[in-house]
Amino acid sequence: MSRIAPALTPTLAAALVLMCAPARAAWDLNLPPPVTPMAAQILDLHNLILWICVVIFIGVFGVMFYSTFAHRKSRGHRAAQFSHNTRLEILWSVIPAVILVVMAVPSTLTLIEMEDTTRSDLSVKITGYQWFWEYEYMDSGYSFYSRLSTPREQIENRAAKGEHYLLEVDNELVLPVGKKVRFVLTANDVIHAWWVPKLGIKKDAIPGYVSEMWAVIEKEGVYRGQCAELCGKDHGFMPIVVRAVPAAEFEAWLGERAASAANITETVTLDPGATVSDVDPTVTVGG
Ligand SMILES: [Cu+2]
Repeated sequence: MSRIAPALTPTLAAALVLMCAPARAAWDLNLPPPVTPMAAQILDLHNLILWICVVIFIGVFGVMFYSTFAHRKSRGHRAAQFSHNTRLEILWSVIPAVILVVMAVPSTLTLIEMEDTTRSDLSVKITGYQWFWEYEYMDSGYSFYSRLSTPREQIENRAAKGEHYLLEVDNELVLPVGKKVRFVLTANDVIHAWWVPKLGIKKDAIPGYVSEMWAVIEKEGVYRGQCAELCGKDHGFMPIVVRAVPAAEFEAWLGERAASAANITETVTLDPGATVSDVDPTVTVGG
């Protein structure tokens, strides 16, 4: 076996590379393009820290490789025999400290801004459940559930997988472009996490605890995300879809949906035999 193993390794590696072709098709080098100023700032911060790390990496490994090559024993190099060089010790304490401060300043400023949910235009309460999300527009009280809409056949490999496989929902969270949206986040059972990469927001939804985050979406579009906290067997089946539309369109949509929800409440109250699903299965009552 030990003699066969080395020969098998490249074959196995090649087979693995070929097998994961679909994964490589979705392979991107950079983070997803940001659509909020905050996400752009986070990306800039990431790039700054990355380049600082690259410079340090090249510097440290450059000196190390140069030293081992140029000062090798076969060349007759003799090691210097000094220890406790005060100047050197001060230098290698001060330089890293300065680098850390240079990294800490923009990081802290970004963090402070990320946590500033004041002066928001509207608030949306997000509640995580096993395994779907509930969204409530807190100003109007209108709320609905948002569940995975990928057909069962695709999940069980009985049908070809769609473009947004496991990243599609029945009811999207509609939000206005150019408005500061404050999200109030909690969970009803276990810890979930609401994460939409292009919006640059990700936070744990914790039962019995309310956390906040915010976003100003600058571009119209559909932004997809997922639960990012292992929350049980269907953790991978509770995606997030945000649709950003112009403010006027959002107001019209919300007005219409809130009115129809109020209507349902009335219908159900008037006719005790009627159920919510008789009227509109996508809308929840009250809120
Ligand atoms: Cu979850």
